[in-house]
Amino acid sequence: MTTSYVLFGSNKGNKAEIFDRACGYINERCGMITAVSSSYETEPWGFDSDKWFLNRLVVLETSLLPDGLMHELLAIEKQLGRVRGHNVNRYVSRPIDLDILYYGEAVLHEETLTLPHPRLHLRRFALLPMCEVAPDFEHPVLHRTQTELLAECPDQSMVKCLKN
Ligand code: PH2
Ligand code: MG
Ligand code: MG
Repeated sequence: MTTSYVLFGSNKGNKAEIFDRACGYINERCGMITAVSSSYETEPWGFDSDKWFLNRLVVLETSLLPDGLMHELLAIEKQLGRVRGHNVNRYVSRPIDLDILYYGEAVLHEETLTLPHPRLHLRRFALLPMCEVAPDFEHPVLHRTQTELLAECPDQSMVKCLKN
């Protein structure tokens, strides 16, 4: 079993309901969710949109390998209405995005999957929930804890914690 951290993002549709359905599918098909962060209302990062995001992080104990886990997460995104277009070089609004931030201490550079997530340390919407669930977890490449990554993060976009 490996501990993986999976970030949910949505800025389209009934975000909370989509997240709850995603949790159900993940528990059925990917392993066991052992912790869930608060929900965060977050400003779009890296593109202009008036549609803010809901972000939430889950801790997943999984026996799937990284590729197998990513494959299932992409299938769940599709099942929840995500349509991937031709805009490979820019961000677009979506009902659900499921990103593996970390898979244990794994470091991977594949065409379809990079671990840890290559931009997580640049994004407050990823670091704030990580700090909530695993503040002392060390980034296997940057060798910084989540708390240290947040303190050093240049991102100034708005991230609002919604109290559960
Ligand atoms: N995901 C992106 C790009 N920008 N911004 C916010 N606030 N939240 C996201 O989940 C997000 C984003 C690419 O997947
Ligand atoms: Mg993403
Ligand atoms: Mg993604």
